[in-house]
Amino acid sequence: SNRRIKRVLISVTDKTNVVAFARTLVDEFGVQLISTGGSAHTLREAGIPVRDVSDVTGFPEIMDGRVKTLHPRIHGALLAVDTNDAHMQQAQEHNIELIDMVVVNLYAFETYANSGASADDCINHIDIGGPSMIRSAAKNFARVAVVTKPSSYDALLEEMRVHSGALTAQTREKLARDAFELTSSYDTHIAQWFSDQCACHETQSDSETCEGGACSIASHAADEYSLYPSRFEVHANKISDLRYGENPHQSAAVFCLDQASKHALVRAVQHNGKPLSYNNWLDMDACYSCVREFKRPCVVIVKHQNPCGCAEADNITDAYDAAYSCDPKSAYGGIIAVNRRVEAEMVQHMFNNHHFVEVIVAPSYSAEALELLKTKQNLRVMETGQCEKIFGQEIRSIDGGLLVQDLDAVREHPGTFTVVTKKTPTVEQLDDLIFAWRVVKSVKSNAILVAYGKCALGLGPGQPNRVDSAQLACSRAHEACARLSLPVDNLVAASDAFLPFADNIELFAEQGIKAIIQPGGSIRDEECIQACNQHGIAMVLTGTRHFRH
Ligand code: 93A
Repeated sequence: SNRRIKRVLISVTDKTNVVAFARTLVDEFGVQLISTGGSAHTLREAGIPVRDVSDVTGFPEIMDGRVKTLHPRIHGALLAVDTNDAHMQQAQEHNIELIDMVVVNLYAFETYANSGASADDCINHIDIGGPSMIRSAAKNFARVAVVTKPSSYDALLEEMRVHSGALTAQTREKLARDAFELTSSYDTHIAQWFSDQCACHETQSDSETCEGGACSIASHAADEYSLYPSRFEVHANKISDLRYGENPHQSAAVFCLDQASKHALVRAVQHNGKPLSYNNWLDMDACYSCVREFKRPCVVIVKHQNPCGCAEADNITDAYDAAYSCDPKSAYGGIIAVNRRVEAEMVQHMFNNHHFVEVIVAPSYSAEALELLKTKQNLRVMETGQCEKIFGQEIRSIDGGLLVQDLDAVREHPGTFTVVTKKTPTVEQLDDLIFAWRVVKSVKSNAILVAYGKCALGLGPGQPNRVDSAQLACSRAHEACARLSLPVDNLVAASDAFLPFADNIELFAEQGIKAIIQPGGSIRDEECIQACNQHGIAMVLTGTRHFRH
């Protein structure tokens, strides 16, 4: 049923529009406000009457604010079910005054984690009280509204105007869903940060794999995963038949695994274009799994399972331009994946290039971008809702059987990579090396990738010997450099597995490669290091291999 909002708790780190929202709650709807330290201060400064949380709890905010709302007078006020007599009686006994709405957004943990802040700083910005309130309120959505996005303030006020100061049950339920999505992704980011820290500590303290700081292939904790059960069952529902398989004489269908997450590629929503083909699905998977490796805006273009363009930049339009410029010829008829909301500007650039694309996949699209994309009748437009690095298993078939393995989603920490040459990569080279290392794992092995300026300039995929892959990557990179008037003397190269002989280094030296990243672990590592030293090349070993067969 509709619930009139009488008492609201406001505790926000992002104070965008909170003053206007609070003022309307008080002036128009006669709401009583309760608030935490900084938020109360902001509201009071704007002349809005507000009660301190400490006044409600009868307990001061302590331990640098670590404990401010973690109190039964707050959580009881959120969790009490008002149709339950015992709850209401206990509320009365303990002086708990029910709260009808919480307006909470969280300490900006991700911002700290991504900005290279100290571990202490990151940990201090793990919000405990905020998610607790959000979860309490969301659990009790039958009575309580939980508001986590400043962008929803206006629409909520509008609804309250229509419903005499109340929100509908449907709205409260939707808010609760948004709330759990927020706390779940918040915790995922924290877990990711811990894994990154752990990966760093583990490799550093592993005396068997690290000698004098140089790592050979680190066995990435096989015991971290239990062995697969002796019986493997796959439960999946058919999404649709496909027109045909890889070729017209093969019939095919696509299924969704029962455990597929909401944002799994297989569940992507199609907004436009013809039905996806078997090859579209495969290439889209290759493309999207590559773009998911990146935190900054990134665009990947895939053809026949291999990236033929990939770049990271400050915004997706620049990333698209760079990715496309790597190899426009191959990009024609390709599949594009983007790790951010697609904006009209990027689409306009695609159109200006007359870039024919089979499929575009992204977490979301602006209305304007979608409208533009829909002007191309055949272009398949796929929306996943969220783009995050995924962990889990992959299943492939062999004659009469299945192969199951963990996804190649090991968490690598660049802090554990080791420079083994006299020459150390410059900061820019190191950035490019890390970029190239992230992309090369999505290239079919043997894979060599040449990069410059966070852009994959030359790819050498899938050759049965590594020198041919290297040759291919270098010659493509040189073509790209000529086309884009880029210098050819500051390129970096990544190799998905160890360089077995120094012949690759000789070739790299001839082709203007100044820094190399590779796993290391060959019995001839020393020869390769010496060759690098002779040619003044910097080489970084990662300790992890990324074959992709
Ligand atoms: O340090 S906390 O984990 N402990 C708490 O009890 C608590 N209560 C609210 N963080 C807590 N909060 C968070 O404080 C909220 O999630 C919000 O992001 C922030 C607002 O603080 P202030 O109003 O002092 O700016």
